[in-house]
This record gives sequence, C-alpha cells and structure tokens, in this order.
Amino acid sequence: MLNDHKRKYCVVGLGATGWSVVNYLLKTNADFVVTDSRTAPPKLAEFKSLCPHVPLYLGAINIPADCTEVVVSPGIVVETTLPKYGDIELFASVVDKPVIGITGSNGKSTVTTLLGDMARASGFNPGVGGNLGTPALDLLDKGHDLYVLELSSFQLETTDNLSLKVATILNLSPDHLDRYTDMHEYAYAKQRIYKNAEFAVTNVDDVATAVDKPGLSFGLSSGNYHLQDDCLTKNGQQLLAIKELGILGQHNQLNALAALAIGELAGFSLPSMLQVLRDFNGLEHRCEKIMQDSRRVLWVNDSKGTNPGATLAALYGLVDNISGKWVIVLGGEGKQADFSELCTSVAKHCKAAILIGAEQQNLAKLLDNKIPCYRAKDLSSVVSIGRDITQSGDGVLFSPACASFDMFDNYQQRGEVFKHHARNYA
Ligand code: UMA
Ligand code: ADP
Repeated sequence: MLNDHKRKYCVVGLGATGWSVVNYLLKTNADFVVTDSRTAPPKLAEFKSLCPHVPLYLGAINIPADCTEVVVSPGIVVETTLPKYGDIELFASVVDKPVIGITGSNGKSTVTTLLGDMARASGFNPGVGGNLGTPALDLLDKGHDLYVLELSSFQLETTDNLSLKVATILNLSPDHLDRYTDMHEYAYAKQRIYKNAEFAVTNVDDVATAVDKPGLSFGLSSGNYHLQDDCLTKNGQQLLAIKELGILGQHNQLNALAALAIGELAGFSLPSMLQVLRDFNGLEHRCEKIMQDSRRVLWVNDSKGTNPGATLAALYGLVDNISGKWVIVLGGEGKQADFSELCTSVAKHCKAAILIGAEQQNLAKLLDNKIPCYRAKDLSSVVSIGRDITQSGDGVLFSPACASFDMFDNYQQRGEVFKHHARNYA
C-alpha cells in the first residue's frame, strides 16, 4: 500500500459520480487528475470553476503514467493494469454507520425509496441514494445514522469491501446485455452485493437471488413474507390488505414484501413501515397515472420501464385496471435484449403497439401480423396516434422496455416529454 502522499488518482468520468469523487478527493487533499471520453461531460462547468488547477483530459480516456489507481464511473468500462474501483468502494472505506444495499433488475428505486421512508418513520435519519440519484459519497458527513443505497451491477462490479447490514437482490431478468457477455456475468456482478453482508433478503421465486446467509425471504406464495388471502403476510400472519397499498400491481406487492423483510432486519418498527406502505403512491415515471382524458382513456407514464422484464411487470400489473384494451408504446435503445417473450405478451394483452427509436424495426418484426403496429418519429406523434386509435375505457401505456439514450438524455426527460404531449393533446 502506498503512503497517501505517493498516491495519485485518475478519476474516470465527469458525470454525477465523477463529480462526487472529485469533491471527496478535494476534501482529503489528494493528488488526482480527471478524464472523460466525452468532450463536454455533464459537470464540466462546475469542475472548471471549482478546481481549475486539476489536470483534465477530455475526448478520450487518458490515464497518465504517474497515476497509481483509477476511480471509475459506473457508465464506462476502462481497461487498465492499475488498481481500479468505483465510488462505492471509496464510500465503503470511510462509512461508519450501517448500510442497507438494494440491487436487482427491477424495483430497486421503489424499494430503496420505501426503505428511506420507513427508516425515517421509525426514527432514523437515513442517507438515501446511490444509483437512485444522489451519489453515495455525497451522503457522507451529513449526520446520517444509516444509509440506504440502490446499487447497480455496474457499481457492484467495482466494489470489494462494502460490508452491508442487509443486502438484497430483488430479482434478475435480462438487462445490460450490451455490456455483459451473458446472463451469468450479469448475475455474478449482482451477487457481489452479498459479499461481507450480515443479512440477506432473497426472493424465493427467483433462484438467481439466492445466497447461503442468515436473513429473510419473500415471494408470491411462500417465503417469510408472502401474499395470502389478498394480504401481505409474515409467516402466515396478516399484516396489510393489498387494497390498502398505495402502489399498484403485483410487482409492487413484491417490492412491499421485500421492503418489510429488509426493514425488519434493520430494526425498523412494523406499524411505521405499514403506514409508509399505505401512504406511498409510487415514484414518478414508474406506472405513473398521468390522467384519464375526456374520453375516459387512461394515460400512464412508465418511462423507467427500461428492460423487457420491467415492461412485462407493468403490463401484468395494469392489465385489469381498465375496462377496455391497452395501447403500448415500446422502443428506444434495446441494449441487445431479447424481446420475443415481451412481444408475445403484448400481442395477447394489447390492441396495438406504437414503436419508437432504434429498436423500432426489430420490434415491428417480432409483432408482425399479431397486432397493429404504428411507427412514430417522436413522442408528439406517439400521442396523436394513441389518441386516434383508442376509445372510451382504453389506456395508453408508455413503458418502452428500452433505454432512452437514442432520443433523450435519460428516462426522466423521456417521461417528462411524454407527459407534456399527453397533457397537451389528449
Ligand atoms: N460516459 C462516457 N464517457 C465517460 C464516462 C461516461 O461516454 O468517460 C457515458 C457512459 O457510457 C454513460 C453516461 O456517460 O452513458 C453516464 O455515465 P456515468 O458513469 O458518468 O454516469 P453518472 O452521471 O455518474 O451516473 C451514475 C449512474 N449512471 C450509470 O450507471 C450509467 C446513475 O444511474 C446514478 O444515478 C449516478 O451514477 C449516481 O450514483 C442512472 C442509470 O442509468 C440512473 N443507471 C443504470 C440503470 O439504472 O440501469 C445502471
Ligand atoms: P429500478 O430502479 O430497478 O429500475 P424501479 O423501482 O425504478 O426499478 O421500477 C422501474 C420499472 O420496473 C417500473 O416502472 C416497473 O415497470 C418495473 N418494476 C418495478 N418493480 C418491479 C419488480 N419487483 N419486478 C419486475 N418489474 C418491476
């Protein structure tokens, strides 16, 4: 191990994570440089004004020969022979309060947010962030007595020494196959969350979430926390009627069960957790009801549906919520996912599909002759097509099953644009 004064860090990426690493290193008086393959990374202006003296290499990743280690952002893959780790590893090296970690292909943000609310309702002062939005390092030194982190597979790949109080993989379905060679590699990255964890919460219906650790389990009809007689139950004891839950769909019932199991292991109060489940109406861009228009057509924004598993869950969760039929909006950056199972379900449950973005042609081929497909060049056209082909009792579900980066900055912007056009035209 080098003495601190001999260490020189190369921070790769100047987005939200890179910026949090820069701020952390400045506080520790460390020697570092920054590089980003983009010519105008998101935090460029802030960086130039805060630390004009720190060397910055843009346009290509440049790791100077005198650097001793690399701190890499989650969105980029870097080949180097130097020791390499991410922001979560830095966080792990200094954090001195319990940390709850949540990963999985879908439901992470919902469960992370629920647990933050449950912790507060139980009298804790939690720092809540990670992949959810606020980088983990930015949560430090704020007087928190507990941390709840959403962790992506990208973040887990570059983390070795995080010791979680409670860790969970909520579920695993294909995602990010443009970055991983196969599902094994993706699952392996997710499983790293259990390393050093004191307790694990696993999903009995999904073997990829299993681990040999003390803890609790959840599932549809078995596991410590499960669904029975239209209630959330623990070991058969009724806790809350499903109809009292503020969030919709079976996938969200599973998210609620997972949150209860994690909260129990973290020492939260059961009555407080149940009250949070009654009050929580879901996050923006996740099965978010925009409105029922004057013709009684329901418009739903599920822009965070960024892989086929998420969109399938949204569709199953909403299918019985309307008297008519759904029109679904699919497409974007496909991340090399297999859309065949999704398209079979879409053909069964939807009256039509509106297709957008880079995956348009592939989706059109998979849905060919099964249901009418309409191609739209932008979200304004999506809304006018949606309006033309729906009738009273129908719904328009915007759950693209793809990433947004081919047309938008991120899923939030994509959801905002959809909501804007839906409200204007519908
Ligand atoms: N990039 C480059 N060159 C670089 C560095 C990044 O082209 O040198 C590109 C990446 O390929 C990516 C984009 O820039 O397309 C953003 O990457 P980043 O690593 O700079 O991202 P941050 O701004 O630091 O945001 C990251 C997470 N983003 C990713 O993992 C892609 C955010 O999760 C997270 O909220 C934030 O850190 C704080 O922890 C977003 C996300 O999309 C929501 N996550 C993926 C997901 O949920 O599926 C994993
Ligand atoms: P993540 O942070 O993992 O992307 P979110 O809580 O933001 O998860 O939910 C994203 C989308 O994933 C939702 O809009 C919904 O379509 C789907 N989803 C949420 N929870 C689950 C779950 N438990 N199983 C499958 N899909 C889910």
